[in-house]
Amino acid sequence: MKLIRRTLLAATAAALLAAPLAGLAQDVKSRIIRFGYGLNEQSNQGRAVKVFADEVAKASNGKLRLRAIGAAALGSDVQMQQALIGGAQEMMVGSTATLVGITQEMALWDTPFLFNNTQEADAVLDGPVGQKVMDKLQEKGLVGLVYWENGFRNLTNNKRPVTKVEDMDGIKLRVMQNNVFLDSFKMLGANAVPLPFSELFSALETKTVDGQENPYNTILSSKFYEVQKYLSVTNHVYSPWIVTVSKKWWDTLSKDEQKILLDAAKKSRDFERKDTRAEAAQALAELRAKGMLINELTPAETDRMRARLTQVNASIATGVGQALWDETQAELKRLRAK
Ligand code: TF8
Repeated sequence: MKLIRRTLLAATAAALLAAPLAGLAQDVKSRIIRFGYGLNEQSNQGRAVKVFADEVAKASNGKLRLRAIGAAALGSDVQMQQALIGGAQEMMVGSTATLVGITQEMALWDTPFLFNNTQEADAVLDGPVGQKVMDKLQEKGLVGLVYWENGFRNLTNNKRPVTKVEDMDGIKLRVMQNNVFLDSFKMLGANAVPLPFSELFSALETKTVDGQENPYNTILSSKFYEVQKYLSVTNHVYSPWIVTVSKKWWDTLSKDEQKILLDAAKKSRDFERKDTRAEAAQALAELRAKGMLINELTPAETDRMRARLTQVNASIATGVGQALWDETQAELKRLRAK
């Protein structure tokens, strides 16, 4: 009898100890999270949203349920940002470039040729500079969790292969809804037109615009190869994506719930960057197989394009604040000296 009681007691104690580990004693309510994104389910963005959803479900014992809605079915990046600020939608992932109208500091990531490689991008985005920029969202009603990789952007169009800056002349080019992109491509001589991503495929198909620029992954997953002939490898800027939450809603969550979301977001980030890089490494060959004509720029022509494009740097520095600009440059210098 005594032995049984002791065994029972031990079992109860063990269960109590294990409970918090299993998430049972966590302060977590049943919630549905509407999570919107702009690309399709088969894209790198869609795959990472799925990983995030699974992580959140696992860590909350199924209490926090993500309703992932892709292909801009909840609206363009800009429309979803407004829905988050107003509290009509809980979460999204989208381009930092489309946030510049809300938080000027985000324009830092639009600086042409800011990063030389993905290691530099990871170090700066996940470091103090990236955090500072992300924290700026809070006063505007948004909470940033993590940066994902959209990637280095390359140019496609239907007019001609772009082998030098002058080839951009008069090309009607869709750009993101953001002044840095608008000014940058005007600087190159293109006829730049801002459009939401959700309208891009049909704008290319109907020849409303001649071209666009995005990472290889997106050119592939959004099937731009069906409506674009030339791809010029320019790598003119590195674009991050950012996972954001409605601050109105975030503030109603318990500490446990917030932690579950942040931890899952970090896991999704690590997955997303690996997955995106693996896909990007294969994408060019695939795009060529799909019939795109691909050309590279000579180092001399890349330098000329860089010289032209970096003329926007002074205005970016003014927009984001000279102190933040200097801190970023110092951080890059430090990374490059390693
Ligand atoms: C663009 C961006 C897109 C994002 C996406 C819809 O060209 O590169 O990838 O805005 O979240 O608009």
